[in-house]
Amino acid sequence: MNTDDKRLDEISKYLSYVLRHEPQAIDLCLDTEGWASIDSLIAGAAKNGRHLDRTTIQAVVANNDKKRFAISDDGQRIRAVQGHSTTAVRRKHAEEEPPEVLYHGTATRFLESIREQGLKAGSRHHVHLSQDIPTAIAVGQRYGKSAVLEIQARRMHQQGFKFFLAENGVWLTDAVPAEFLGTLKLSF
Ligand code: HQG
Repeated sequence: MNTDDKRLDEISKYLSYVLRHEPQAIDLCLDTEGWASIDSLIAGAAKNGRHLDRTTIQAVVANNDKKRFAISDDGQRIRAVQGHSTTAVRRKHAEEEPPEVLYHGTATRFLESIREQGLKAGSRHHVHLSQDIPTAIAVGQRYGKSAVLEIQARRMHQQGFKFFLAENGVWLTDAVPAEFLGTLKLSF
């Protein structure tokens, strides 16, 4: 990563922090769909000693590898597309029929508990699922040695469980009972 990419990556992490988890840290107001005023974001960050400007924010949004953020059509507001834990936000994601299987990347040390309890959303609003295995491997690696679980998504859907597709391609569901966890693909 060059210096510029590193800087944008660091700002992306900061935006995730305030737009997904702790808007109150900079007195930022998010609506239930997650939108915040860009001017207020810049002002709030400045009060906390962090300089942000519109050009940099636009660069972070445009270059973000996972398209984590979106800017409103009028250019005045920004939001995180998914991954929230703040109770200020309650996004209405598009409900979709999932593919036959989806994948969840986790760390091997969580497997025993997941086998017992199924997948839980934890502090976030949903369990996050990927359509492909490489993405799931990368997600799991954030917490240690990665393991990938195969989710019988279509079967869950047929039994009435709801699935949502975020604008950036991340699949979301409220929880995955253990009976829908298929073959474990271990140790990447
Ligand atoms: C685990 C990133 C024990 C779960 C990623 C995960 C994703 C359990 C951790 C997005 C469990 C929660 C979300 C149970 C679930 N017992 N552990 N019953 N049920 N877990 O970060 O899915 O880069 O809240 O497997 O790419 O890892 O930030 O969820 O390991 O899309 O944009 O509990 O965050 O996106 O961790 O990641 P997280 P996640 P960004």
